[in-house]
Amino acid sequence: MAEIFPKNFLWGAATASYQIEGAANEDEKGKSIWDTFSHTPGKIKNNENGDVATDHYHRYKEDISLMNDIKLNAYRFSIAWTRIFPNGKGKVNQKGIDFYSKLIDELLANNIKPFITLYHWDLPQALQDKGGWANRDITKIFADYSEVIAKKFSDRCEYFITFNEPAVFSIHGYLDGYMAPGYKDKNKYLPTIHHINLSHGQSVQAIRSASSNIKVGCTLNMAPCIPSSTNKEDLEATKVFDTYWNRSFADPMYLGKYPEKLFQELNNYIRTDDMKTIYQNNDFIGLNHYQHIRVKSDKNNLLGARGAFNDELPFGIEKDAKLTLMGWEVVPDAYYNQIMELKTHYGNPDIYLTENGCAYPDKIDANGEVQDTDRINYFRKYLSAVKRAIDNGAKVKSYFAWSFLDNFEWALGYEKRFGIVYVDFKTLKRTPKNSYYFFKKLIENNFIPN
Ligand code: IFM
Repeated sequence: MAEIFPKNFLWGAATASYQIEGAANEDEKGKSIWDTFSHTPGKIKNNENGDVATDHYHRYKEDISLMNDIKLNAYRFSIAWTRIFPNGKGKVNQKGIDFYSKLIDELLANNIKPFITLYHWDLPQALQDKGGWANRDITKIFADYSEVIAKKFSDRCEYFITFNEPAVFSIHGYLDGYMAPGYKDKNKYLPTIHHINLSHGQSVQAIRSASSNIKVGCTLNMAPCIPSSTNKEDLEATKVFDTYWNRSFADPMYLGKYPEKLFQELNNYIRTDDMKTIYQNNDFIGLNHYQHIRVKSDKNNLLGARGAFNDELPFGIEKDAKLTLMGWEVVPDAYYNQIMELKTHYGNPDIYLTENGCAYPDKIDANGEVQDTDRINYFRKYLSAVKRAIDNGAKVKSYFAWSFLDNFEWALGYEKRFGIVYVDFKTLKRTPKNSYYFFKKLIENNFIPN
């Protein structure tokens, strides 16, 4: 059988602390903005929260053993900042370090490379109370946290990711209020963009000062933006949205400059040498991608433009279009185009595909199986797009399925199942879906199974 993916390709799955760990109040963990937000009535579908989630905090050994059974060789997880520094800074909480240390040892014992994400949205509430990402002081605090993690774990972990999807948590957290901390305030959103960029730069410096033996980059959620109609307003809105969604972090971090229009807007917050600090010659770019984004002009949005929210029909498409349970279109060509755009526009970097996947209304059938054929078809198509990009010169090094386990999908609670392993949220029992076995075959043969 022909080998179609490169020899040392990393096959992994990704998760995030708040979405899976549970143990919300254990071992001196502090409160994060997601603890606050999810306990605020009306913010989350069915008022659900991540207090227990999949209970991975106590079941990580079982989960890693399931990863090993299909020979995943990489696992991307995030560290809950509040387990390490319950109030965001100060004295290190040894119990938090111990948890991640045990997790990493267990991964290595199972021949799985850990990929650490430092920030996947669960900011310590104590730091939010001081302004969160809108307050410039956070850049130093994030660098200090990064350094602690690098010092503790770089002996065993090679890969560090500073942020997960800064565009998502800044737009939805500070501009439209859909996610924690729930602000709708452009005066908070604009400095937030710059401080995240600056935090990335300072974090990379701190990580590299702790160890020379690591690879570090940022994970960006990027997607081709397409207008929802041919109206002049929608065409203009699409350009605006593309700038904020796709370029406000990729350009400064990977090209050393902001797009011109954004630069004008951020001018008040940019100080001498900031741009140099942000541009750190990263080792790789992490790409999370799910679909293209249809954009429309929207005067009620603070940008005057918006893409459809999750669970909302994408603008300009037929009501009966075939969508995933998130309301997302299946467009593998958009994945191909996005990867090639990174290759051509950002200097042909090493690309780690750090998330891709889909939610469907999975059920356990009478034989105790989960026949998630739609998900398998999705993976087949999207992996073919990856392969095509590799054949056309993109330096893609990994593919991480989102997600390993069904989990807490932020404002949408537990209904949207993304896992290749099904979780019964009452009993917490894990049941591998058919897509899990699809990955087993894929990894065994290095070939997309029929
Ligand atoms: O669940 C999220 C994840 O936390 C970040 N990327 C997209 C996923 C699906 O919405």
